[in-house]
Amino acid sequence: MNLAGLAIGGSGDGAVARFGLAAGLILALCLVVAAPSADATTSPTTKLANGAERTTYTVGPIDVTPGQNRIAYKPITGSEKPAEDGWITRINPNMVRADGSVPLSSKVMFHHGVWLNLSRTDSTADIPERFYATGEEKTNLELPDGFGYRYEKSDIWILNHMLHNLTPEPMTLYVTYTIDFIPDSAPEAASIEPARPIWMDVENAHVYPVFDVWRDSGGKDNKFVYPTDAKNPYPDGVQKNEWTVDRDGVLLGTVGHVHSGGLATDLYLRRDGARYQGPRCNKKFKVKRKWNKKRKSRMKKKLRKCRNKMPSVKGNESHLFKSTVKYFEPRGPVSWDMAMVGTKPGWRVELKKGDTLAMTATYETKRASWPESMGIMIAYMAEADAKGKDPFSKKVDYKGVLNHGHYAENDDHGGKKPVVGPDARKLPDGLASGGPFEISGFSYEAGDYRLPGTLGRPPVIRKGEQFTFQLAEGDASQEIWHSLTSCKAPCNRSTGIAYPIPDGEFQFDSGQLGDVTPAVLTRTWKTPKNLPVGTHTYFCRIHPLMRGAIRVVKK
Ligand SMILES: [Cu+2]
Repeated sequence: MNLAGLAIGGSGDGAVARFGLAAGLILALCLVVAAPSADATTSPTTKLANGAERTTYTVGPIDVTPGQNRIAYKPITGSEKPAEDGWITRINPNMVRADGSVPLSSKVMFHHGVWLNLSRTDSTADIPERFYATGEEKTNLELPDGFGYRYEKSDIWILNHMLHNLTPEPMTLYVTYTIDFIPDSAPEAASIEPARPIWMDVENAHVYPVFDVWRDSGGKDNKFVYPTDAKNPYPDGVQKNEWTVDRDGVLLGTVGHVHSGGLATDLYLRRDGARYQGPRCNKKFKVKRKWNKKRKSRMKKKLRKCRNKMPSVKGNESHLFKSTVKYFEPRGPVSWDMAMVGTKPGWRVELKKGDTLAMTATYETKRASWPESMGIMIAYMAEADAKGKDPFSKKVDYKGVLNHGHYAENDDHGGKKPVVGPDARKLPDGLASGGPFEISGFSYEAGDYRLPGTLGRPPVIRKGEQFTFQLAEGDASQEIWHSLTSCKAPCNRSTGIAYPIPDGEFQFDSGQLGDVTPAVLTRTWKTPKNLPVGTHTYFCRIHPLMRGAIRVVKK
């Protein structure tokens, strides 16, 4: 998921943004009522054994413009959500074409979808309640038996979506979500306990909660942990990765979200005055030298068994869960062909008012840089009639369960033949100019592989000089943003979800050039002054079909 972004408005102006959004939404609803969409559909409902009804709702159509990678909002109207009050126990997302087929992730990505309930306030930020989110990895939410997210048919919902079109072709797509729903009219509804979403995010409440991970940053283990390994991650002093628990309760489960390159998210709990209260295994099961082999091994076994039940406590902080990433991607942690590991259904952790929940996100830093990364954990919490383990006396960070299997739409990894361009290192010099070059119509003005003649060859500057690239007015006005991101030469193989990646020998990344969030809000970018002598190949992270090269020669 880029589950994420979700937040509307910065941390300071959340309330204002919310009311502004609500006003706009009412207008939008009126429009929708006036002209109902002919395409709005729901699937036939299936009755499940536990009293729940399984229905797939379709939100759309959503017109996806060429090359778009923007955050947009769409009201979820009457026929796109349940018609009566009840409880949601499971949500399963997707993005489809009109005929129901799922497009390849190498063409369009469901970068994120965040379901917001405007009728309630979020638990961890002063914005509408974020009760479900998904990103490209299409994580399912499944609450443990007996718990549900309360749904009132009067609730006003809106979908924050970011559909990332990797191609210059327009598309018409739909977001779908399948929910298990126990209506109040079902007898089972009486025994459901309410669960509330707890949104944890290393950049919580940010309009676009991302951070950059650079190759070779972080520890010697080739891992970068955010915010721990970051320099000044929170300049305004707000520890965005933490939340102070506002009432007693029980955590019911959690699952993380990272981008390509991500390895895990971790959830911790701090409690004032708390300390390790678990078993003292080393004291209890001491192995003595004088014992014979058999006795030693028996005791070692007991020691191991005891240790496996020790909570992971350091000082007054307990580790609650590690949401790891399973990559189906054959090349490893370099694409969206992955699934997250969430907590098992029986996981329960006691929370006390005043506790601090904190989270971190871990990325690999050996293969490549990972610009615009995320670290999010969605948790659910119950308040009444649920018992949780005290994480200072009992181990809770057991291994979890894989959220889902491999998706067929991710089976286009790229990086194969045929090549889509020349090996720019072998080309003669192009223009003797550092620009400025205009990026327009999905093309870099000079050095773009697809341009003919001199323009298709790498333009040349002398060491110490800089190239300037700027996003043309036309692309900017259509919110078509591009980047120049270094990739390992020759960077000319077929495009897929795992190729190219930001793995250039000399690392640079322009960010998404553009003047509307989530672009970097600048249309002009200059190459680093210390760009070494040689030919540097690069690609566009938003439209990986776009490739180019620049060349630096000695003074
Ligand atoms: Cu682009």
